[in-house]
Amino acid sequence: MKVQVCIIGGGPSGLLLSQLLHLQGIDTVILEKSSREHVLARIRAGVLEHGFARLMREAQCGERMDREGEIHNGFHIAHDGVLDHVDLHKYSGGNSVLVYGQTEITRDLYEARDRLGGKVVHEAEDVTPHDIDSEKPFVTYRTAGATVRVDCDYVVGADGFHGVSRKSIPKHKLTEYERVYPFGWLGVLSRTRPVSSELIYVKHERGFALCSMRSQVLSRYYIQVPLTDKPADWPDEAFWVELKRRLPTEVAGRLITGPSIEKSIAPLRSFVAEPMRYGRLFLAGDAAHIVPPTGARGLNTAASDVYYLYHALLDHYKKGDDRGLDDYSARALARVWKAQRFSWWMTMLLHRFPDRLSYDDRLQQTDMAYLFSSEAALRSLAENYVGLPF
Ligand code: RFL
Ligand code: PHB
Repeated sequence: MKVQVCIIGGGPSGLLLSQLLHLQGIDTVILEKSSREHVLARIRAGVLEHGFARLMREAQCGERMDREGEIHNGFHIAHDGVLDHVDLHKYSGGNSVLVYGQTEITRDLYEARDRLGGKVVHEAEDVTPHDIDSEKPFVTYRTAGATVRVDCDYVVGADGFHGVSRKSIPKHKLTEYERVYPFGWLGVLSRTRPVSSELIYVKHERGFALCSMRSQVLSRYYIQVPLTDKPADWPDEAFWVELKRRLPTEVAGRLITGPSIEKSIAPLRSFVAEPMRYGRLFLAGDAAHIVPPTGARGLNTAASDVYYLYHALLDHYKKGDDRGLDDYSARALARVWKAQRFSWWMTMLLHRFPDRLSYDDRLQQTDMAYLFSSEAALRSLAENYVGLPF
């Protein structure tokens, strides 16, 4: 098989890039190691920036998102017995975020790829990039016992944190920056009415909690748990009891509980690999960087990578201009690091660290007190949460 761009990974990054390039007449193939059902069973992001939404519309995939997604003009932070409000609209100069699940985004992108006859290979085994530092890279994969070779101009590694692309770059060519947090998030999806019309982030002495949603009939809740916990340690009843203990009494009183339809634990990690390019391989999304979900930045940062890479590839193919490709890593990383900083800050503000000093507790309380006493601090939070420009 011969294509212009071979994309490894059929998550939102790979699908969105492939769809945008296809609409410009640039030929791609997506090699995804899992089945479509498996990819669509993952419950991940819920909060989208308008920059991401614009890109979905440009990819002709925005119709259902615009119909079913909910605009959120603010969110709450519960702490020290009070429920404070962050008015995103007011403090970001009229901006907001969109609540629409990553599962739905991915479904819409798959449908669009099918509509245009896009090439998506599922259950591609042993996907391996070759000769990425040459003019003629290629990728091989196995399917039904046979090995298939894909010749291409460029390879895009959009295969997430555990993918093969980043690992195929020689170790001495990459610098990796990492912080692993000593806890995870236990998430529960339930077919119940959300407890609040806006998200509630909770800082509590028993640990962080978050009340989120996917729609008016589908709720998503999280609690901070030790890394040693497994979902099986948390029967539904135990989860709801613990969540209620962390919520302000008035909120806990109106929480509607129900059977979980998904329950999983995500470890929290900050990670960046630099640079995001090696030869003819470009990394995008979680393949190059990870944030803890506290600031709702992961998918949104993947979208800015896709935006820069899409325009760089367009300039290459339409104008013979390679400046975008040459600048891709530096441009993407400038925004990536700002998302890292913000996600780290939100995580430090809201979680209970097992090994903290009493000094750290006082700093955390002071950070919160400062936030709700300073318009400048609220502006900074709002500006980052709705998404920095790209
Ligand atoms: P993905 O989604 O991991 O997709 C990568 C795809 O590559 C495939 N793959 C391979 N394919 C071929 N060969 C291989 N060797 C392969 N190895 C892997 C995988 O099967 C997969 O299909 O990466 P992508 O596309 O870069 O998308 C990134 C986002 O998924 C991620 O950043 C977000 O989910 C992060 N995130 C959030 N981001 C937001 O912007 N807003 C949020 O509100 C938000 N909430 C969250 C989140 C992530 C969470 N978890 C579970 C980590 C909440 C949670 C709990
Ligand atoms: C979610 O709804 O899954 C969600 C929302 C906001 C976050 C993280 C996750 O910061």
